[in-house]
Amino acid sequence: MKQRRAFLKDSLLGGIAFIAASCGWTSTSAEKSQEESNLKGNKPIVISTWNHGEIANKVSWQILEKGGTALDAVEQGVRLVESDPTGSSVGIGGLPDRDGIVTLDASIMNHKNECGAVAFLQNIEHPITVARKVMEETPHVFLAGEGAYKFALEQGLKDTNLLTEESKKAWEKWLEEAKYKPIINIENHDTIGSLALDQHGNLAGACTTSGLAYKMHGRVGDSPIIGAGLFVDNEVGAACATGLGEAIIRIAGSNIVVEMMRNGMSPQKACEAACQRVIEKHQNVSGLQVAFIALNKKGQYGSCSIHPGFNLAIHTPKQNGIETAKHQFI
Ligand code: SD4
Repeated sequence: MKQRRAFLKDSLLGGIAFIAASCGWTSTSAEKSQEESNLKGNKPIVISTWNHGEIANKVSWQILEKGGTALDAVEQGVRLVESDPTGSSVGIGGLPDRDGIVTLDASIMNHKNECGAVAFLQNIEHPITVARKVMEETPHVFLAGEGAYKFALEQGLKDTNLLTEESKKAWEKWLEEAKYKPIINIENHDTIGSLALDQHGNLAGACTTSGLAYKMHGRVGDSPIIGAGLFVDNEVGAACATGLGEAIIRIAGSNIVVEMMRNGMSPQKACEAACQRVIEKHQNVSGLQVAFIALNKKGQYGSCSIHPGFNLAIHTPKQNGIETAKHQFI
């Protein structure tokens, strides 16, 4: 967490980030800059969740600006975060489940409504690439557990220990009390979700996570579930989610955002509406964080979380930095 804070601070000092907190329904400078750039639309564009979205976007942008595909851009961008041992919610260094085992969920979707996903995958550094291989090399959409692992090896991915010393120590400390209580905006919510629109006008999305820290062994979240953690419809737009997966699955969150956009909402309003739906469907959201990011066919984007503290990274021809999302519940 310290490292993420330090990263954010460095980004600010380096002048590459612009952060403006937005609160409730008032219009802030972040919203105004979003509205202005959204008026024109953006192409190409990549947007990604959380601070580590910025390093993912950097890789994606190198692909997009050369005319590469949105699909390659999102896959390659999130792979970098999967390999980063300091990220405690994705790939290597991801915090384990309550049995001390790191299990991974990921999904990917292209502009042809083709998609691939893996869940409960162990010992593979790049679940997003396995998800892509499921999409491209099998007649299926979703592989889980041992079958997904075997398939990954067959596809040339290597068995890799994902539990770092730091994550192991954190888990051992957690075991002392073994209380499962997700903490908003801290250790439990750092899934990387990435959405891109390429120069050819095609959308794609990727989402990858080690899920909630200290979850029950076998638990699968929203991230690999098409329509919950991720959804792309090339005629309309794309959305992905982060936060408490159970709440996102209950409302088919990313699908809702895309359907709202289909019905004419801006990406911003669609993310707000999806957060509102989570709030309406849960009696008490005081301990529940969920956030959405969305991108439409014109390259307009939006984001919203239930509680403060969610941010996203945006890279367009004119803009490169981090924004704090609007939140809906205080
Ligand atoms: C999950 N949605 O497994 C994921 C967790 C997450 O940022 O988003 N972390 O429920």
